[in-house]
Amino acid sequence: QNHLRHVESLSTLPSGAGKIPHLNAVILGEALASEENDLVFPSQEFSSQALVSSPAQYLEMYKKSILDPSGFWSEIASEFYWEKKWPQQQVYTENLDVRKGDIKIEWFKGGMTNICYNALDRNIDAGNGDKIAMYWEGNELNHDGSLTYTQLLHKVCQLANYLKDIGVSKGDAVVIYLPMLMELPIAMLACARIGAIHSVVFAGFSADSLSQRIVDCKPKAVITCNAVRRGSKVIQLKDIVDAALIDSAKNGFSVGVVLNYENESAMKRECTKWTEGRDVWWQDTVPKYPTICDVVWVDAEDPLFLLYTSGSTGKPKGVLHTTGGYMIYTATTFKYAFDYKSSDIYWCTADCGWITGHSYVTYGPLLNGATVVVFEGAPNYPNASRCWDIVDKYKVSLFYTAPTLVRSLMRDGDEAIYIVDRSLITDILHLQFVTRYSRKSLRVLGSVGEPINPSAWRWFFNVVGDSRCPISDTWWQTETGGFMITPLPGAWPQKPGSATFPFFGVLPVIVDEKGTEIDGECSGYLCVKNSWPGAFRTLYGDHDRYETTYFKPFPGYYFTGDGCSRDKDGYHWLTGRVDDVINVSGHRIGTAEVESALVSHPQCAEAAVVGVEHEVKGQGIYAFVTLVEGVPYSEELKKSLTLAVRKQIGAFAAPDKIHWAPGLPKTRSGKIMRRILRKIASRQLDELGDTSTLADPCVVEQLIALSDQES
Ligand code: 6R9
Repeated sequence: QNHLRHVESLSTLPSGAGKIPHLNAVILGEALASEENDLVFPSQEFSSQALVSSPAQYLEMYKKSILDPSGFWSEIASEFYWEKKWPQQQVYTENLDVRKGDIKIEWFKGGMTNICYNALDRNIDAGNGDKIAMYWEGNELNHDGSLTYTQLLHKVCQLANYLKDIGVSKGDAVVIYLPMLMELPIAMLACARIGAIHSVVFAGFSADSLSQRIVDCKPKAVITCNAVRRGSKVIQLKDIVDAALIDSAKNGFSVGVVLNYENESAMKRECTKWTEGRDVWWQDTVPKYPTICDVVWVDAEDPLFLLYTSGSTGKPKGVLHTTGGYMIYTATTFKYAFDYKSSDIYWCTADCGWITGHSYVTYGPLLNGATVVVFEGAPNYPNASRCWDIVDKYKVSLFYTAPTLVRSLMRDGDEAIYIVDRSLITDILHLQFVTRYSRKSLRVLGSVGEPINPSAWRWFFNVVGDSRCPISDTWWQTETGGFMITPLPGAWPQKPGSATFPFFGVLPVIVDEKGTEIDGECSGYLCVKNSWPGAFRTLYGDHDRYETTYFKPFPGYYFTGDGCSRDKDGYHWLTGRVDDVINVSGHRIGTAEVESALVSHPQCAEAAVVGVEHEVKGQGIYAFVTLVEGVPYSEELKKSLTLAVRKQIGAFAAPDKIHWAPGLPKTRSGKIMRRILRKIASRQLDELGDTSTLADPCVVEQLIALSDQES
């Protein structure tokens, strides 16, 4: 019972705003959310149709999920197809306490299933074969397509048969390096169908990063396409793969097959560089295979995929998710956090190269039999109204995106240009980016990737959703597989900027530096006390690092790396990373990775990277760079340092600012004092704090003087 205290406060929340005179509250659809409103209530109309319609209903379900996890999750898992059921007496095994031995998390072990079967065949068998599984919207306007569940299954089976034919079997890795074509989720599902482990690498990563991942997971094949158009740019992906494979061969691993999708609208095949014997055109080969492919049944604990993510050291971590628990968890979180109904049209703007695209473009929605919009392009191309054009075109009802996009569209304005012809006063040409679109189909909005600042929340709520749609601000991580702290849109009032309460089965705790749980209104480190089905099971090939990074900092808990505070009503407010990871436009970037890319430049002696507040991206990358003795500062050199980062990681990790540093502030033991660098980067010069422990306090003055000169 003690475990439940952090949600209990929900029961004291009133169920209707009208009844509480001391609160400044609004009800969905009735007024704009303003700075004075600290609570936004679901309307009666919304709640009455919602899957979870009141705090009381949530509390009852939540209590059950915590007090009887086996019963709670077994009941849900039974709605899916299992070739063989898991042993009833042992639904899960967990040890999250390093003091008690190896960390171990297993759910439904011994049960045999297949996630592709559950996402496709099961929905088709239920009569949804002709339902649209995916709408595809290309980069260019009017370039689109769609697949029904049956058509999608056929495409997945053809690819699965091809993969089998080239020798990919259960447990083999396949690297997927594709943009947001339908072929990306198709490739993921095809791997899953035959028990192969997919490892999607975001197609914005450089050849060096791709090679590093290839060498780590040693795939049987790489699936890519020749080129992609993003906005007005063409990016030749196959060239990047070629370079990565030359590099990986040097590091002792050669890939036998590269399957290339010809993305004709971006590049003709005649222009594509080709390696005979290794490269294969998708369109020439895959469609020749049968559209039926037997499922390979796998144990619930067999790996489903690897996804590399940034940590506090230079080497990316291969987060490993297994099949059964991940399946149940992504399906259930999707259903409840978006209050999913079978008539919904769902669009998530994330790329499948990140976890959001795994759990909430591909698996979660398809497991629910949903219709998903897959968008290839850039959300502000050809202009800032593209998203709302897509919303109206497909009648999107659930729209899930990142705060960085909300902020950038907010900056472009909802009412961008008014051209007033003064001779005809009444003739006003409105070119409003948002408001000229209907958006009537929207029902629930979602946010992910970083904390959403209240002003962006309000703009999203008031302007995009016409103050009619609740916002699910979903807090979770690559490691967690699915939502951990999230609103259930019909159940309780929202507070702009708060991810609210834990999802079923999740026990978040806030601990102090000593690892002691703190209660009531408090701030500290966010940990989780129990396992949940979607949790990652290890870091690929490095269980030690898994334990050290996540379970040793606060013994007995999974440590998230995030700071969090809880307010008097029990709402959770995520405050950002507390480790050396920065969050740029919702992308996790390890400062160490950027530093190591900078230092690889022959003229760079040392580098220290910190995150700095950025109006649109949330955080920007600010790099302090010390040059090799005698090398003069120049703009050219800044460019070439930036290029080194683009080359080693990818364009998205390029520093926003390079600050020349004759020296870096270090302690006497040689540790860089990032706290001071953060203050200098954000120009909070009167908050530098105690600099007396520095080996050479003059360094700080030099740094400030240099930044003054530059600005
Ligand atoms: C899903 C995803 C995880 C980190 C996480 C946290 C931040 C994600 C958030 C959020 C506040 C939210 N984060 N969602 N912070 N509110 N709703 O983004 O996974 O790429 O692994 O990043 O992102 O800092 O620790 P991932």
